[in-house]
Amino acid sequence: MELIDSRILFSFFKNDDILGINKYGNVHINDTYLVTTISGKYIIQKVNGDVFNVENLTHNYTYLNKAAADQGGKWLFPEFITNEIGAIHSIDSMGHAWRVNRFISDCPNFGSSPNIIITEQAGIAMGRFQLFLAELNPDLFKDTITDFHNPQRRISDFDKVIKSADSKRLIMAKPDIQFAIENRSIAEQITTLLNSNTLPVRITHNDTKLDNILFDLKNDRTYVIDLDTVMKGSILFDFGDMVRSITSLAKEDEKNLSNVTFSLPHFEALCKGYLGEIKNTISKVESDSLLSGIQCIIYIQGVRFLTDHLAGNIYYNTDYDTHNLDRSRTQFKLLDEILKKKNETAEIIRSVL
Ligand code: ADP
Ligand code: GN1
Ligand code: MG
Repeated sequence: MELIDSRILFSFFKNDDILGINKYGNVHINDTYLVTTISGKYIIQKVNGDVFNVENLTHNYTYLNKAAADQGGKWLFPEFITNEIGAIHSIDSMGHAWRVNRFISDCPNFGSSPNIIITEQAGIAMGRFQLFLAELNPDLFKDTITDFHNPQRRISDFDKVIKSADSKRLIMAKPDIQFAIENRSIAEQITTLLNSNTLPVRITHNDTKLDNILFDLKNDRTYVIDLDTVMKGSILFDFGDMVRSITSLAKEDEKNLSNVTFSLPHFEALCKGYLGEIKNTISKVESDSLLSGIQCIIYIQGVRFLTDHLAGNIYYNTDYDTHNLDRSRTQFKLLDEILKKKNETAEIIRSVL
């Protein structure tokens, strides 16, 4: 029980007896715990305040929770339980924000896709979530992370770290740094598109990796989780991040790079699922740029992991010293595979839209 300040627990579970608290999930960013009480199970999370603007996060969550409740129907994400004063977050004595949502039991999430059915369902889940977001007023959302998917910011962080990194880390990552430099135009192209103001203003999830979907396999239902980054964004990156996390079939930190390949059948199933749901709302500029979006988000993810490796692992949780380097290598390998299959990829997108 001492894992969490008792005042925080009391603020959410006042009249409920707590039976147990355990660390939960394989997480990169927030601290997550499963709380078992007499009335049921809940997920409680300590927000990483170094990463998120907590005030804006609270603002967005309050709006999302209300919008879903107002629809009265099926929740597409686990409902947030407010605290004793009706707020999403309770703040502890150290200034950390905590929040609670309903635990969805017996619904696994996946680090890599186990089969084509899950792939298509994942696409449908994110597509439906996107349709839900499309009904909301974009101006009511605030940025929880500044420049989160701004490619220029990621490149500039990378350029800075190269100048200050430890020489051993630089030597270890020499071919990876080379790859990042050689493929920089992928990020530059998208920057031109983003700056052209031709993409629709949308609220998007912005962290659509497969791991952020829970699958209720018995009831054929899905839940989208990890809504911390729901804010203004582009479906190019939401779609791209699904492709990134689903089509390689290997884990994000797979060491054996020959296992990291680009599966066209999974890509097709994902397109059917995700693009099938949203195709009536997608603009011409968006559909013409889907391929560039995929390449950009994978490139940027590789650069982000590499930057963190060079910085000495200060952002992502890691299990060992070269964990971020391994993660960045899987991204660059997948990107390389996708670049080789550009024509087939474009043809599948065309056939689904
Ligand atoms: P992070 O931002 O650190 O990835 P997430 O919100 O994705 O945090 O939660 C971490 C893990 O906790 C998820 O991958 C999932 O396994 C589990 N999880 C989170 N919320 C729920 C929930 N409501 N029900 C069941 N499991 C959950
Ligand atoms: C982080 O929070 P989580 O684990 O779902 C990261 C994403 C990365 C992802 C890579 C806020 O996602 O941007 O794509 O790791 N989230 C944040 O696995 O930085
Ligand atoms: Mg997550």
